[in-house]
Amino acid sequence: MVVLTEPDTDHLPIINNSCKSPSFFNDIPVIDLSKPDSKNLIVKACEEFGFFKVVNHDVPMEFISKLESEAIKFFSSPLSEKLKAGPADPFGYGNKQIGQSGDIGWVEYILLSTNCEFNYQKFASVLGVNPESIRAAVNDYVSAVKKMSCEILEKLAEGLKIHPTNVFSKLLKDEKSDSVFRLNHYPQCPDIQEFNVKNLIGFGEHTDPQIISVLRSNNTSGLQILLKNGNWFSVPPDQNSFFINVGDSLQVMTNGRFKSVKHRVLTNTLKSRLSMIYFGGPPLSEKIAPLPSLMEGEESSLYKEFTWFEYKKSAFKSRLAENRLTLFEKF
Ligand code: GA4
Repeated sequence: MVVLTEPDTDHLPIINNSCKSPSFFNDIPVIDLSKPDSKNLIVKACEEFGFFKVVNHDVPMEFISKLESEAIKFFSSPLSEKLKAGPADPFGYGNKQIGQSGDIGWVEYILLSTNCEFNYQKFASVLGVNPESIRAAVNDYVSAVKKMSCEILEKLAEGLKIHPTNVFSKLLKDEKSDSVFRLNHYPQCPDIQEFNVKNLIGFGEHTDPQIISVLRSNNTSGLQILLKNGNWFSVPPDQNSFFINVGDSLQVMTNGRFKSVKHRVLTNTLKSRLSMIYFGGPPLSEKIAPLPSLMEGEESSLYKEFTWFEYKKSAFKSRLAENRLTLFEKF
């Protein structure tokens, strides 16, 4: 007999049951990176949605599968073992608690910095997890995804007719680039119908503070984006492609021409979801301001001057769902 244990949902956010389930968003712009017109399509997608899907990328499938299997090994370990690789303060293993301001979700994760040396020995005590092989898998994956992100950002600059075309990509390539990598595991939410709990939040609605975010997930749905018309749409999963988000910093650098997209993840009642996300950020000392070449005529900046350090400091104190840019708007 299968004994059902009620999921401990007491403190977790739940979406109103009376809401109609969001429909699948089947018109997501799909960018084929091998096509010459991709630069213009990227600009269009960033303007319309702040979100798009990338196919024909050069990230080796082997890197993706290797990292996925390392992640599965890690997340399948007993909780007591995983907790030894935590807390995520800010880097390490985290469980249900997101950030430092009290947000929670039905998720466990590993958060890593891509430039400062992460202490992989944190994983050494976890059964079946070899810190060296998880380190190698993260490094291979992150290097390949960073290369693709730079290619996308260069095409973006070309599409915007900005010279030189490395204005954005040089920030990610900088050895002091403050980029982050996260592995999220959303366990299948057991028999949720049974307990009359629907649409439990895996990761609450938010925008990403960085320049660009690159997400790859297994074939489990859950990701939703908020469109300009105010409706949430589910993103059909595609394990062979990448999904790209415009982050807050890119919104500022384009003086609001691109909008960072609000997104969230709902738990899945049938399957667990595993996602890997690279957040490409600038060096801490970098000034985040609209690019002069993008300002038309008398157009003035919508934002006060600030560095990535200042923005990040303020963002990390905020609640997940907050509009973090409001504090930095001029008007
Ligand atoms: C959202 C994007 C990245 O996952 C992240 C998140 C960070 C965290 O998990 O610690 C934050 C969130 C993210 C924005 C607001 C603050 C900070 C949780 C949170 C409540 C790693 C990031 O850079 O910002």
